[in-house]
Formats: sequence, structure tokens, C-alpha cells
Amino acid sequence: MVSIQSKWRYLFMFLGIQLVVMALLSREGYQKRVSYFIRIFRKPDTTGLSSRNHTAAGSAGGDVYANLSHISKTHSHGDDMPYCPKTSPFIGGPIHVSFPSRLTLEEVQRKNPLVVRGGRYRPPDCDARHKTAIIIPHRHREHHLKFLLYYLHPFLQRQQLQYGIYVIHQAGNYTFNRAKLMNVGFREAMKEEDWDCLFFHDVDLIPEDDRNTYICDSNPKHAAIAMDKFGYKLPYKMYFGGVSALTPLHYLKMNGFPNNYWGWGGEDDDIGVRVSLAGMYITRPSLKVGRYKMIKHKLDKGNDVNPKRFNMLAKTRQTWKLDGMNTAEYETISRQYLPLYTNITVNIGTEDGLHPSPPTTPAKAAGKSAGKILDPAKPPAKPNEGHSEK
Ligand code: UDH
Ligand code: NGS
Repeated sequence: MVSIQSKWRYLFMFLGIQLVVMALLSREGYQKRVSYFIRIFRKPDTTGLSSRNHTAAGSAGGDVYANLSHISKTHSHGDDMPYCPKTSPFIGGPIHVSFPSRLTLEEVQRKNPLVVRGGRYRPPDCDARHKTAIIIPHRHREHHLKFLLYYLHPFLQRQQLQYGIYVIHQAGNYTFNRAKLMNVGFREAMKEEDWDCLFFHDVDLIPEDDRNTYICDSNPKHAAIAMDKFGYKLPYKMYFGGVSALTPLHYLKMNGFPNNYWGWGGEDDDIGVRVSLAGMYITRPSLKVGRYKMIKHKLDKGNDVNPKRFNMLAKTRQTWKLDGMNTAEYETISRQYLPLYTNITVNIGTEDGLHPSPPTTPAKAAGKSAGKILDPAKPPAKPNEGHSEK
């Protein structure tokens, strides 16, 4: 006969064992071991694009590199190449975006064997219908750039575009000027190729759906309509920040972008206002497609909030024709054709001009004439093929 006392003992023992099991199950290490075994028994993904997750917004998404190796296998360069299809067969929808800490530029290069010097690509087996230049304003964001390149190259190849990636690097430590760097990027990219579309692209925004095609519309396009940091919604109706796309004609019609927004904020709103002042309107992809993940960061050193931005914005109607592409002054310091992008380093001066302090010697002054748009940007005699990890 079991006494009442020992019944209680058994009951406590049973509850104790249950508590220990529950504690074990909730430990992260245990969960990892369980998911490891689940992965072993799950079939490996060999189906490429067809296995990509096409479910609605919020899904995990597919591998941006899935099926891309098939492109190189069908290599058939020649004069009689057919046009690429209107809709690329490589488009797969949502893309999984994460930021593995061990990624290197060499790995990005290895995964993109068809990208050539300067970050250029054209589909090997068909004639691209669109030629797009990506312009990235940049300073001290090498870590973000590496991730953007990792995602952007395969993303653009999935869309069967002819493309080139230009990183416009602001030299020196003076306050950052995003919009002026875009003006530089436009001018420098157009010198090299007759691009039919330019994508002005923040370095920290990763597209999450390859149906967000990097081609231009009949009006300026704001591509980054749905960012994770805004809950995948447009923060306000006139927002034009992050990623936008204009044809050279759109760009020149609105006299490019303002040159005088030094520091954070307002320049994207000014550009948005220019669009309508020039008689155009903003188009956007759908919220489902124009999705971006932002690499989290704080406000940069050298890019303080611009206290003058509201006053300047109030005057865009009076200033847009006087300040823009027609007045952009800069000096190209270097142009490097790197394996994954063209790096253009520029002196854009300060609010007081290109050379605020007088040059030290007359010889130096003669060497650097401060005219409009300087430097015909000839490719360097010995292009630096290494990466600039400053
Ligand atoms: N950028 C650089 N280096 C800098 C500053 C800006 O490369 O030092 C470029 C980069 O491409 C970046 C873009 O300019 O993606 C826009 O700058 P940002 O990322 O600082 O601007 P954003 O509005 O984020 O995306 C600001 C975060 C905190 C703002 C808080 C203001 N109240
Ligand atoms: C507006 C800024 C824009 C900026 C946007 C999003 O207020 O330049 O916020 O900012 N306009 C002005 O300041 C006039 S964000 O949340 O990305 O930091 O792009």
C-alpha cells in the first residue's frame, strides 16, 4: 500500500521533472539543436526560383542568388542576340535579407562572376531592354556598401538589366551633402554611357522584392515606398527619400537636385517639390513590391541636422532654376574602376565654394581651376583593381 505521504512525494517529483523539462525546452541552445535536426531531415532546396517564397508581404522571401548560376551556363554572346524578354524569367518576388557579419567583398565578387570592371554588367544571352546606372552617395559607410553590393548585383541581374554601379564618395570631413553628390553622380555616369535611367540610391537600403524593377517610368519614380523603419508604409505623401529613379530628361527638366543642402534633412523634399514645379509627378511601385530593409545606424558624424532646411524648402519655387545641375561645381579627385563598382571621389567644397581658403602657392592655384563641372574624368592610366576598404 502506498501511503498518502509517499503519494505527495511522487506528485512533487513529477512536477519537478516537468519544470526541469520546460526550462530545458525554453533554452535557446536547445531550440537550436532541435531546428538543426529538423533541417537535416528537410529536403535541400534544389528547385531555385520555383521554390522561392511568393507569399504576401512579411514572408521570409527567397535567396537573391537562387538560379543565377543558370545565366552563365546559357552564355551565347553574338551580334544577333535577341532582346531580353519583357518580363525576366528570373524574377522571383520577395527576397530574404539578412546581414551576416562575416561577409567580405571578395565573397561578393566570387558570387558575381559576370560583373566586370567598374561594377558593370550586361546579360550574356540577350540584349538588355534597359540601361540603368545606380548612383550611391557615400562617405564612411563601407560596411553598408558591402551589403548593398551583395544584394544589388544579383537583384539587377535577375531583372536582366544592363547596369553600372557608381559610388560617389565625398572627400574630406566637411558636412555631408547628399543631393550635391547625386548631381556629381549624374554628370559622371552620363559621361561614360548613354544610360536611360538613373537610380539614386541610399547605401543603407536593401530592396526586398525583385519585382521592384530598376527601370524608369514616364515620370520620376520614388521606389522606396515601403521601408521597414516606417512600418512598410509611406511616412508622408510627398516623401521622395531613399531610392528614386529618373531618366536624364526628367533630371534635366527639373535642373537636377539642389546643391546647397548641407547636413541631414530636407533635400529629398526639395527634390520632390522640383518634380512638380517642373510639371511632372511622382510615380511609385505598389506597397507590396517597393519594400526595403534599412541597415540600422545612427546619424553620422559630419551630417548634423540642417537647421536651415525648412527656410530653404519654403523657397524652392524661387531657387530651383538658379541652383541645381546648372551650377554644380566640383572637382574629381579620383576615379577607380573597382571589380564591383566605380568609385568616384570628389571635392564638393563647402557652403563658401570649392576653395574657401585661398590656395597656398600660385602653382597649386593654376593646377586646379575652379570652373563649373571640372575634370573630363578620363579613366586612370593604371586603374586600381583592389577594393577601397578605407
Ligand atoms: N551618407 C553617407 N555618409 C554619411 C551620411 C550619409 O554615405 O556620413 C549617405 C548614405 O548613402 C546614406 C544617405 O547618405 O544612406 C542618407 O543619409 P542617412 O542614412 O544618414 O539618412 P537617413 O535619413 O537616416 O536615411 C538618418 C538616421 C537618423 C536621422 C535622425 C534625424 N532626426
Ligand atoms: C523628413 C525630412 C526628410 C527625411 C524624412 C525621413 O522630416 O528629409 O523626414 O527621415 N524632411 C525635413 O526635415 C524637412 S528619416 O526618418 O529617414 O530619418 O528624409
